[in-house]
Amino acid sequence: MVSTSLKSVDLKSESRSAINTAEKMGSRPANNLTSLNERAREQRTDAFKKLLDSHRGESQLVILQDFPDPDALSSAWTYKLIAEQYDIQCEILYAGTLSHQENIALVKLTSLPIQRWACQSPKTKEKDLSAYQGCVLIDNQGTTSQLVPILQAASIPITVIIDHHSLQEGIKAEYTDIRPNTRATATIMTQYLQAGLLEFDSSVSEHVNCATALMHGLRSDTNYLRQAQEEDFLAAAYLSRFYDSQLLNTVLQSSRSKQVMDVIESALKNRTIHNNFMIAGVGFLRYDNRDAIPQAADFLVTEDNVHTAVVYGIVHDEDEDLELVVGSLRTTKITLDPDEFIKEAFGQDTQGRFFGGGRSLAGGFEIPMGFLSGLNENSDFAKLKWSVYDTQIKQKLLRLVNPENSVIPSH
Ligand SMILES: [Mn+2]
Repeated sequence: MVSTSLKSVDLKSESRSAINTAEKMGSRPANNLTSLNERAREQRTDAFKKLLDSHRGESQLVILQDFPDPDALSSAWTYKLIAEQYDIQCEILYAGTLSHQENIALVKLTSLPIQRWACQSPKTKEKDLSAYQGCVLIDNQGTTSQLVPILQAASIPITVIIDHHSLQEGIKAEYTDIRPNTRATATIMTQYLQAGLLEFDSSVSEHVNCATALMHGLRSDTNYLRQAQEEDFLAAAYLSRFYDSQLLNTVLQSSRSKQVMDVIESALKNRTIHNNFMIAGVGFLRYDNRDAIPQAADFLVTEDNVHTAVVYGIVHDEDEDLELVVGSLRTTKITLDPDEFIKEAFGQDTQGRFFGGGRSLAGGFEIPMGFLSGLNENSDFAKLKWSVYDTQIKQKLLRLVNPENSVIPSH
């Protein structure tokens, strides 16, 4: 039994020291770049194996963002399967909704093992959290899940973070693998499979289904491979040995609901374009239809002459009587950093938490409406409220997009 104490793996400094060593030895760095990456990858794999080994016998909670996407779902499942090799039992949790019909189809068709723990439900409150020795954040860094503060209050340590969003401050884990330049967490998880953490077997249906989910996750975070890089293609090539292409087709063929179509319709009607930047407010939405916002942004960014689209609406969560402005950004402009852009546009709340963030080519934000939440049966009030938020969001965005002309004129 190996007993190790592990620090977080800082790959940047590992690579740096490897570069220094290479330089001292007088070798040409360009020639060493590949072996350098390989060495860094080996070190990372070893560290990950040691970490899993030192947590044998544990029960862990794998936490996804409140509205999990295919990349998060498939990556969490892969972590669970890898962890089982080390006698670690995982439960994969999310607090919000699975609202995109493609995600619902993915979960149903592959029997993807996830559970919803709604924060306000008595069931969640009664859970005995002492049964879990650690939690794991996959495809997020804790800033997009309502469950993380609850787990932190219960003093459950964060054992692992694996993500590709820009580095968010504030959360530390025993093992951290954050790669903002990688397009999909599914690519990172596939690399761990290839490194030997778990050997997929095409006669095991769970492995075939998980490989199919990873292929879907990888494709959807790379805009169907259109923005994929070498490492994504290599990961996809590996998955192609195991995945079920017919199953993936069935997942992708799930059609859009009428509600999503309606949201896209209002996004189209309300859109305005400033310097190739499209902005569209869609008004009030039910919580279950929240995922229509990123779908509308995906659609809007395809218009000729547009490189970036932001779609937002007011989402009402009837269960918890909460109201939020929810927005999504999609861009095809590689020089635009969605994380930086959203943080700059909307800033932070009173506790210093940013209202949103992002990864390469996509971002999102959520602004709680606090005191102004609810009572929308008064339609004059609802209209007024929408108009205030709509104007303010436009002003905040235009300040960055079109600095000379950022104040919306009153009519
Ligand atoms: Mn992702």
